[in-house]
Amino acid sequence: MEDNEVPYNVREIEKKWQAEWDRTGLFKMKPASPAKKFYCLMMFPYPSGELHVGHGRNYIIGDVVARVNIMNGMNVLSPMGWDAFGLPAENAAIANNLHPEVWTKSKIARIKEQLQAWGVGYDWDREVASCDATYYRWTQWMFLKLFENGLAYKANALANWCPGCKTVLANEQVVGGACERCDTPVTLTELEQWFFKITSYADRLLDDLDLLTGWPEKVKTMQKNWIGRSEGAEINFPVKGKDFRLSCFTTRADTIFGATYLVLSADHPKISELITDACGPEAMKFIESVRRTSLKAQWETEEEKCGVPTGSFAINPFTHEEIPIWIANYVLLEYGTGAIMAVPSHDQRDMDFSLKYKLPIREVVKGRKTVPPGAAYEGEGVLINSGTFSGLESEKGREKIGEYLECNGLGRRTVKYKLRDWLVSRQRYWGTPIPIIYCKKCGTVPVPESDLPVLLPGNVKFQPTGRSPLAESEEFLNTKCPRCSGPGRRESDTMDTFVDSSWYFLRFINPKKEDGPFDVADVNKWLPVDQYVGGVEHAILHLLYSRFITKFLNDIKMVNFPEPFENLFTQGMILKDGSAMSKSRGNTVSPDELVGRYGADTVRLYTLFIGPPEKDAEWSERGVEGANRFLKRVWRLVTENRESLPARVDRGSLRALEEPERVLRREIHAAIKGARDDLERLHLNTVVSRLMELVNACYLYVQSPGVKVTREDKGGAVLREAFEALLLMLAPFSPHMSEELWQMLGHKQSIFMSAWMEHDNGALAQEEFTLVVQVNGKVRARIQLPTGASRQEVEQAALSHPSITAQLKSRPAAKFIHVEGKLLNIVA
Ligand code: ANZ
Ligand code: ZN
Repeated sequence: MEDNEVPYNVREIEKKWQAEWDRTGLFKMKPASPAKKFYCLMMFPYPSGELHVGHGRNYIIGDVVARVNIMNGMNVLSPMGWDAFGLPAENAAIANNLHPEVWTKSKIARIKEQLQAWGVGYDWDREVASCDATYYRWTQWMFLKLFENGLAYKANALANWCPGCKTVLANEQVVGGACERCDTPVTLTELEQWFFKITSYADRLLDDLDLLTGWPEKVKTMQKNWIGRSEGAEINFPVKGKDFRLSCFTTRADTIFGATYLVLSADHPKISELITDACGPEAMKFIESVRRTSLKAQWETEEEKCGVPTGSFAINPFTHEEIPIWIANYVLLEYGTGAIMAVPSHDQRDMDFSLKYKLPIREVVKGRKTVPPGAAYEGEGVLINSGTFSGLESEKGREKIGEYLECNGLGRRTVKYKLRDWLVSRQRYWGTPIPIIYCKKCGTVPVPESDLPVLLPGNVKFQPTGRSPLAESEEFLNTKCPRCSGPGRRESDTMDTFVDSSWYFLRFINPKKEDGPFDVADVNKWLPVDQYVGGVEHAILHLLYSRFITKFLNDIKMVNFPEPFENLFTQGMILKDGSAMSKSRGNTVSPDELVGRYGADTVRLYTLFIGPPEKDAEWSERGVEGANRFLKRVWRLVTENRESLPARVDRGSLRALEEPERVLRREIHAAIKGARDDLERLHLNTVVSRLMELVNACYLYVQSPGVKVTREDKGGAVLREAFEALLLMLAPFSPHMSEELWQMLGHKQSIFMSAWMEHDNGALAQEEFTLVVQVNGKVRARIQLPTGASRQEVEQAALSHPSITAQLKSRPAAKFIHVEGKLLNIVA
């Protein structure tokens, strides 16, 4: 038999089939096809460097989904493009004196090569790059539509500022509170910037999470927390000796009697009016130090709580006590009203702060549990020390105090969100120019749609000067006002790259359309995306922004669906030496060398076998070798036996089989059935395990004594069935080898033109038998059991059957009489 083995020439085979898929257009979406559509989408990459095997997971999983659906006869759309604007390109330009476009285009070419070498198939006719004017023209159009609908506005906002580089920094450029380039501590500066009003969609973005039954719960939870809807109240505290009140947002109005001081954010607008002469110097020093920590650090790190008194006092409108007003770093200006009523006994942050600065603590909620000293009781309970509200359950108390506030003009019930409006301005060059013109006479004027695109100028100085690079180009800036034709100046900020990626999945439908961003009817036919695959690092922003833009387009009747992605799969990370693979850590593994040495089929198979795809997994070279050994086993098995197989199998002839053939058939059909279920839930690693078991079963079969594999014998027919099933299931995982072997088995058409086999229940059922269960000789039950079930399994199955349990209630089983494969008599 060994003589028949054909050498496994990986490189040749992989090249051959990649060219063949290209030639036949396997991955082309067929616009006129009557078949059901399937939109398979993988998050498009940011072309900042080469791909490592960790990135591969995303594309390989997506490719399996696409290929399986092609095999199922669906009209599959699986496109790819480039999230091509952004900071790394611009930094490379500054560092190497290379134009960002040149840098970006070279990275795109490189990544495309890598994807192709992996055998990942796309409809490349639909490729888009967000940095092309043919694309960003429509990103600008989105901006104009939002502006027209009152959803894009300009306002002052804080930005990270590096005093060393004299430039605004994106959050990603702030590392540990310092500038990533020059290590100078970053401060905050105020700039006029553009925002999208995503907050007016907050409730819908929250409520519609319920529609997303095909999303992982954890992603929905992350979105929910990010939106952060809180029901509460604003309570107005009069300030002693002043004619204004301080409004505080609280979710626990029931604790108002325990509010023993107020705390304001360092940037609260009333601060200067509240700081007394005595407290002035220290307070100013404190405010300065808070400002020096960047925006990001304030939001993300659990900093030590510090504060200073303002010297002013407020009146608690319920207790009428004078309570001190403090400034502290744990109150954020961006949330609620930027001022809180501190209730140390029921809020841990306030408790920590009170203990540190010796501020009064008063208990007003009695819980069912007692808490240790120094801990706040944050739960619900019964109100105490709360005047006429004492004795109420805290929830009831919240309601009553809310009503009281509103009736007496002391405040109101309200809802707050953590979600902020989307700051889209970037003081950067390599991005989509914001299509706005400023005119002395007409003010802020949107560029007319017919004047789009506002082209990004090619020759601009990149060296940081403290202003947007576009503000340095007089040629770009100076223009005519579209309204009065007088002199106008263009907006010099560019858009956040998340704007580019918030609608790319729509552009893939009509990537070359010139008179609109997409065709409405086509998009309504192809969307929502049937399966979206991507990294969990995008679980919040990218997905939220895409959902927002989709809802907006839905409102302006450009799309007829409320959500863009029906099913979402977030793959886990590939780790090396215990941490996520990343260029900055220097622990990446390049696919190029591995694909060169073992072939794409091996790298793909290992990537899919490494573990449950939604979980993180450690990369191991030994695992790659294992996958390669397995594929070589498949290769040898099929090539050695292929000439002894009949050209075709008739299932009908495989019904009444003897022992070794029957066992192999059972293995075949159990594998098909199991793999299909696994695939539906994207349990791809277990599909691979089943294929491995099937290959073992095939070897066991051909090596059994007495087995005859010939064209005429049933052995040949069963083995052919086994090979075909195996290759069909292996095809999405290791497509090149599967195609080659499929062809060797005599098939003229691509394996992807054939559907997975249906499992044969007959083949599975043969392996079951009916056990008759008697109690004291009387038949009480019939149970289906797998052939070969052990004595213990048989007894257990009988004892857990309801009619048997009923029989044995009053008289326990004393003895079992077992006739294997037929009968169990229980003597009670
Ligand atoms: C009094 C109080 C008593 C509070 C109590 C809690 C427990 P969520 O659920 O996240 O919305 N808070 C309000 N604005 C804040 C800001 N700008 N920065 C920091 N903290 C702020 O939390 C709302 C609660 O967080 C509010 O309710 C307020 O503290 C605090 F026993 O007010 B609470
Ligand atoms: Zn004008």
